[in-house]
Amino acid sequence: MKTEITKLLGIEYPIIQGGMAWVAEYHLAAAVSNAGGLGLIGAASAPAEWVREQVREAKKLTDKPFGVNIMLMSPYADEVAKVIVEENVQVVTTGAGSPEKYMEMWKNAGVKVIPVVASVALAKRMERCGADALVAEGCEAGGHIGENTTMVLVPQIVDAVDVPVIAAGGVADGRGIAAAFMLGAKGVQMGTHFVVTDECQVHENYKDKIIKSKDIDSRVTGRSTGHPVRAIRNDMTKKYIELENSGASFEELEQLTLGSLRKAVVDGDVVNGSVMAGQSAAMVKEKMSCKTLIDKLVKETDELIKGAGFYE
Ligand code: TUI
Repeated sequence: MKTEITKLLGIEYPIIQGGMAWVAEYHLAAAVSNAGGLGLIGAASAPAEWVREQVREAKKLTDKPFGVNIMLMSPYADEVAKVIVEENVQVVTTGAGSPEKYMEMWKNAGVKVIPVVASVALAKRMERCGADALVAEGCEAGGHIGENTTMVLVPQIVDAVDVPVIAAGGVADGRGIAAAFMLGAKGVQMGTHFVVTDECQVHENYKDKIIKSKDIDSRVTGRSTGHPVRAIRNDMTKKYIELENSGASFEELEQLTLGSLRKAVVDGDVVNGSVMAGQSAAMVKEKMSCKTLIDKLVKETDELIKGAGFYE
């Protein structure tokens, strides 16, 4: 499955694993890369030395390309940006902001830079300052999201830039990948389905919550604070949305979410913790290895559109 993205990154399939906070650590990233996709380590709000260690551990498990996702709201973003260069990381993706100030340093070091964007304006800005490709992430995605759906965001960004575009948000099977190609994308990024893979180290309760969730179980908290976050509904989202509707302060709301993702991922508290996942959680029915998942995705996509000119 060769596209501009596989050629740019030196990978077999244009399938990228999302750099999910607390979830995307080196076991998962290495397994995805070994299966022919691009694995990512999610730096989230972790200190730079944690990221350095993760990169070194991933290199012990794979000789294939992998990357690091930097969450730009992190207090450690500046230091993590330097670790990328120091540890010779081949690919960096960014989220929750603009990575403009790091671009020159990364480009000079030969790092491939792929900002995750949720708007046409940021996509254009990122192309101007040297992005090698872009992830266009629709609001079906889990975690911190923008306003537009994948269906409308991807074609607009494809029309607005010349660099290859990777579609994210709502993709969980070969139908989603085929659709992404038809919207003009040259690859996909998937998060939620990779959470339930054997190599993903999250608590089993987190995986079970995804497997059991249905179409109506997805919620967005934090629209009123300007930090919309998608997660699977539970006591936490219910309380949050009630507080939000009653006009609670930013501080009060922050208090409720502080450490809530860790609570779900590490402690397995899927009642009071934040179970971030995309709307595609409802389409995820089965746990499997990263290799089985990627092989299945490629087979499903081939059955729909192989030979139609979207990839070689
Ligand atoms: O970043 C993500 N998804 C994330 S980050 C994250 S960690 C977190 N945890 C709790 C609260 C908040 C974050 C969990 N999920 N996806 C990429 C993404 N980037 N989605 C939306 C954006 C975005 C939003 C606004 C990018 C840029 C932006 O504005 C920047 C500008 O300067 O215009």
